[in-house]
Amino acid sequence: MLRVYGFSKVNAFARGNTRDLRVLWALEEMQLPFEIAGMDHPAHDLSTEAYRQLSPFEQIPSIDDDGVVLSESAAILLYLAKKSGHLIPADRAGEAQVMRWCFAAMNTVEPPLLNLMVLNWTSQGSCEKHRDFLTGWANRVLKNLERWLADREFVATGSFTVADILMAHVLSVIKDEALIAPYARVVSYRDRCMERPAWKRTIEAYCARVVAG
Ligand SMILES: N[C@@H](CCC(=O)N[C@@H](CS)C(=O)NCC(=O)O)C(=O)O
Repeated sequence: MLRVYGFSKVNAFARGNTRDLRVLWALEEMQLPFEIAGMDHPAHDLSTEAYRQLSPFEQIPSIDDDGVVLSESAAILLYLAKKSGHLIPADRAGEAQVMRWCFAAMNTVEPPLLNLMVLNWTSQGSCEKHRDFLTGWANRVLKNLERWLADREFVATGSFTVADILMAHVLSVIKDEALIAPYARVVSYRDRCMERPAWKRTIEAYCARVVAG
């Protein structure tokens, strides 16, 4: 049985935004059976030798699929898509586009957004120079994504794929709507993805199960 390691308890700020949601959303879309191993972050469940065997950086998510052990949300989603034949095209060219946009979500779009979020958590004083730099970086990425989405419903192919789960989830960390509002196509793309019934079921089940602490 596929076992997904996700949070059972996590700090209140992170609850509802954690990356195990990407895996849970994909599994809900694919309708694959799985069990959850709930991990208590404040109790240091991730910082054990046993868990490091699954996830070398002591992070969520990871999976153990009858001995296939993976961490890294993008790697897990690509594995599940290939395994199930869902949310990825069967042809090599289509698959390559999905891989390209999974990497773009993780390596190009997530870094400035995540850095801005971390600055907001940790900054003391104005940090204006740092904030201006990160805001400029985020805007450059969002502007180019806006251009890419001009005639596209989904980011990698004509249909919803695992790349959209990653990209929409990355965009959903933007809590400052003023940052994303100028990019109307990015906003409607994010909303189109997050309005999917599978996402709604996923976040509802997560909120019922995962405790803040
Ligand atoms: N690149 C990893 C990042 C995973 C990650 O940052 N996970 C966070 C939760 S969303 C985590 O486990 N943080 C706990 C910690 O680092 O102590 C992925 O995409 O899976």
